[in-house]
Amino acid sequence: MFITLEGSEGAGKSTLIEHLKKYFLKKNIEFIFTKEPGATKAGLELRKILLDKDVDLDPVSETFLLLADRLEHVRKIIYPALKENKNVISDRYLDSTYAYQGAGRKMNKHDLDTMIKPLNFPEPDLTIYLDLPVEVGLKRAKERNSLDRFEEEEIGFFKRIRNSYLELAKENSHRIFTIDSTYGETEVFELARDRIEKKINEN
Ligand code: Z5A
Repeated sequence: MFITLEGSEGAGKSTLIEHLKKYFLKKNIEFIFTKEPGATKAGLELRKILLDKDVDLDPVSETFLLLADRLEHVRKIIYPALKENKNVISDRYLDSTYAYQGAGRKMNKHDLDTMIKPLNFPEPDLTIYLDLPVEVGLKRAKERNSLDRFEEEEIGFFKRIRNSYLELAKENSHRIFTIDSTYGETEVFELARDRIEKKINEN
């Protein structure tokens, strides 16, 4: 089973992952936890460029770097794991590209599709989207650490991203499950855990 986690800055994906790791370890259910960008050796190098505040990237170049990272990720980690019937949870995946590069960077959807579709990336079985008002997410991210190249963007960038995620959730209600991330950590974890377990039982 292939699960992805999505959300804007400070939405709580890393926090949720820590809870899920502990829970599934205790239950003896094997999950491979992975993330984008930067899950592979090449991906780590690409991640450094992508997050570097001193690197000015054209949105198309940024998208190509993210897709190169994803191709490495899918071919070297996700596909091999799924072939062995292992469960995979990825912190960010395809929806991030439509939200950040499509809405955030204002790239045309048709152009993005032309770049992405030929790569035949697998569709997740389930996507948990952590939804949070932009101001709350940015406050959390700022309190946590220094800002990277994306986090330094103006507020309109993040508002477009949130709206895009909400649209994606509507269009893909068969796989995207939205959680209000203003809830406490435990509540967010319990909602995600219940949805994942439901999906496991359906399969
Ligand atoms: N990117 C892209 O543009 N296009 C793409 O296709 C892909 C990625 C795949 C990767 O950043 C960047 O790449 C990302 C988009 C871009 N943009 N940025 N920046 P990253 O991997 O470094 O980080 P991130 O994915 O954006 O996640 P994050 O900023 O680290 O946030 P998070 O993992 O969702 O949040 P967190 O660290 O769990 O929580 C943030 C703080 O809030 C922390 O202090 C927690 O203790 C607190 N928290 C968490 N949950 C709660 C709740 N429920 N209540 C209260 N406080 C909470």
